[in-house]
Amino acid sequence: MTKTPESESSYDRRRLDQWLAGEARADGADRRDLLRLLAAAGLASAVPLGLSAPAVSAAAGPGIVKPLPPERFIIHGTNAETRFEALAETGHTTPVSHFFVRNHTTTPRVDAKTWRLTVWGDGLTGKARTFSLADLKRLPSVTRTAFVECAGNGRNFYTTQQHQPASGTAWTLGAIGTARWRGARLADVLRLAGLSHRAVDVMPRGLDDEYLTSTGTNYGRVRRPMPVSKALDDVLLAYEMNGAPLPPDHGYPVRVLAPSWIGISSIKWVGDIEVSATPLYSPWNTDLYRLFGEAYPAEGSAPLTRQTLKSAFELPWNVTLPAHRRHRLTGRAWSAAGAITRVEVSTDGGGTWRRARLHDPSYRGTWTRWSVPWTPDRTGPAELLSRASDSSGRTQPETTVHNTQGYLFDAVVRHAVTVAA
Ligand SMILES: Nc1nc2c(c(=O)[nH]1)N[C@H]1C(S)=C(S)[C@@H](COP(=O)(O)O)O[C@H]1N2
Ligand SMILES: [Mo]
Repeated sequence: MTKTPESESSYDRRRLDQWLAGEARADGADRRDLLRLLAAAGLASAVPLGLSAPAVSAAAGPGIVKPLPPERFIIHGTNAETRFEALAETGHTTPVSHFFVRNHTTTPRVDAKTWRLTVWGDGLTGKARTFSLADLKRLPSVTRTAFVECAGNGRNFYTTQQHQPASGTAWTLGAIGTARWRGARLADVLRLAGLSHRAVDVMPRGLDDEYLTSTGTNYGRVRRPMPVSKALDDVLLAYEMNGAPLPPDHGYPVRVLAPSWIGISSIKWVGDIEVSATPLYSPWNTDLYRLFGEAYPAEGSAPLTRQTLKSAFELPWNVTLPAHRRHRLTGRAWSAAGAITRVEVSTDGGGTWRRARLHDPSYRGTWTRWSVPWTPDRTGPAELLSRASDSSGRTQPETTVHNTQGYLFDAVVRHAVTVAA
């Protein structure tokens, strides 16, 4: 991020004022505008707007294409959380077979041959431009290891540790995965499309189905604006994950990858990107992905940007461990603000702490594996705690200030185990 916190919040303030004054584009209108614009440019037939179809019709599953064996995944509605203990059998990067899936609806099947990315809007100097997959692959490619983590990762601990319920998917800590992404720079594509100096916002939109809330409101296609500063900084249009084409569930053929930002910024199955000279709004930066609650202003916090700091044990919940044996406790720690500098572990519920060994060189926006030996001598229930610190000077706190939608949980998690004779 190149902006200071002050400029980001005043920028956001201005966007919010425009929104409240009705100056922003209303929900739903943008799609009509797009169609009109594309028709004018003679492009309508090239844009697969109506293309998404449910991936799974017969099976009443979560609408995810890849296998979701119960030893690796916990199903939450249309989403699949990775069991953290299953990561123990993986390396630094998370194979597709273990990578969590967060879908608002179902995985669409997109044909890469007819797929086009349309870049359009009044933040361009000229007409809309379309790009095929081959066009993107002809651009210089960037390979980058980064996690994608849902803003709601850890949400369940607001309830279980802090007794403060929060709405949304009850993720424990497995709504994260780290992969090696390869793709074109969004900055290059925007410049080729004729980015105007007046552009302020960039809004990628997915080709998956429109999202209906539980109360029946149609939020339209999944989309969320980001400031041009982020779009030009380090965002990729990724077409490879861990050295292979993106799998269907993770955005085939192309997804946005916004390193260190909350998962919703990394739009999968991207079909078009609006570039705007005025701030853009979607439900994903107004109702959703802001902090609401007692500690926050009535209109909510600024839209969330970066992820936070966390750590987790690669152990099943309530696992039984034999006493008087040396165990190697392993886990991972990650931060969106800097490198992981230290992980401390407590095996006595937070009374005493020891430093864990770190196993990976650490970078902002990736995770680091860690380990610590433990020989329990007392039988019965125990709580294992891990506490990470990063190079920005932060350490995981004991509690996280509550917000109604349970985003950005970063407190130390008390991992329950049982020591048996
Ligand atoms: N088009 C589209 N993009 C999307 C989503 C979605 O439902 N549709 N979910 C978002 C959310 S909330 C998260 S956390 C990440 C999850 O990425 P993954 O499923 O590849 O793990 O994708 C984001 N991109
Ligand atoms: Mo998410």
